[in-house]
Amino acid sequence: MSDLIQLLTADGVRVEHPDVAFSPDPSLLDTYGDEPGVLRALLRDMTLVRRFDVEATALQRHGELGLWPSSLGQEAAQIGAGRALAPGDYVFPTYRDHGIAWCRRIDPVDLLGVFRGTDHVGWDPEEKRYAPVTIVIGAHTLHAVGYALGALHDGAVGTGDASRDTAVLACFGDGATSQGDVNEAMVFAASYHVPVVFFLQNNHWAISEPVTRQSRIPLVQRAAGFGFPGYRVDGNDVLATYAVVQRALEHARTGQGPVLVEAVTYRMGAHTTTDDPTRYRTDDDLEVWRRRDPIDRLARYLRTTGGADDAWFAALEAEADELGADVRARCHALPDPSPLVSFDATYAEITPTLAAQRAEVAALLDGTEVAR
Ligand SMILES: Cc1ncc(C[n+]2csc(CCOP(=O)(O)OP(=O)(O)O)c2C)c(N)n1
Repeated sequence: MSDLIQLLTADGVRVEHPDVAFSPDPSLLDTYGDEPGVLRALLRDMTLVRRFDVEATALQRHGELGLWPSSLGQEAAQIGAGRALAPGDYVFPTYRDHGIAWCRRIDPVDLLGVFRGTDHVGWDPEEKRYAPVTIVIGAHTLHAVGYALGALHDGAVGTGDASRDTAVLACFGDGATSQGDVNEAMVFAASYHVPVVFFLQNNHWAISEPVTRQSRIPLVQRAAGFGFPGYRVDGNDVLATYAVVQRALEHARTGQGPVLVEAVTYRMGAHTTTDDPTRYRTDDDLEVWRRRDPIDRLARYLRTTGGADDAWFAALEAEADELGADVRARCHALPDPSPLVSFDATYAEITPTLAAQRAEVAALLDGTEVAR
């Protein structure tokens, strides 16, 4: 299916789709009371993640981070997908998926350590069901398929027991679809019918390469070539993305095999803070996408339908300011790791040679031995 699925227009108007409806999980309705409550929660997520991202970009500019990959503009795709996950699902993310990490309840400051050079991961992947971010493009889609194959062999797919059944979300960008790894992952996933959702955020650029140069056809059509279903969704529409990813995860969890979801969105910022996008894209292009902003459209919908009033928006703004200040302060306070971490966090079991080397480094650090 290459038609774009949309449930909320860029003007903030709800529209119907013949096959897909926004139907929040009962757990979300329990937590947030009713549908407007769920929509406010989605808008809050997107707003806070954007504030975090803007703050992280500023921190890099102040020399506090080595690099930052901004998620500006991709909040609906990421919050829609992240909120559709069940607690037991497992995510294999890229370096840009800050919104999905937020939905996995990862402390945003923990995302900064990797880019500050103080941490390799920052969270317990098993506890959060969120793997370390992968910077090697597409490599983790193979890890995702391997994990999903493991879930299949463990009998954690299609049992009907919601607390046991597992789906895996493999995240990547349009550029990654040009990598061999991603294509191998898709062949393997199709062959072994594994419970993986390939979540492709088509943000139109692989650094300076436009998606139009990477593919002659809409990327979603590749799913048919591998032999599994594909959905193309408006990735700036959080309702549609939630609904489509929810359906795809359910498909995978219930043992019906892999699905590709192409979320059509736009990277509003630079590729990373080392990039200058004015070298390869026009202001006109940016303006078209600015008018499709994912946060503005849901805010407009909630305002016009009475789902949120001025006081609610003011409180959210204050909460975002507070988050920004907190992230700033805690980033500055991130501790420098001990060199011994390289020994303690790399190996499951340390060999006698490594133990001796560790002892030598420890003695150097506490001054009981002088470097030769
Ligand atoms: C295997 C590999 N090749 C090249 C790179 C350099 N590189 C970093 S990001 C990037 C573009 C990725 O584009 P896309 O998959 O669309 O993701 P986006 O950055 O747009 O989210 C490239 C080529 C890399 N990190 N890994």
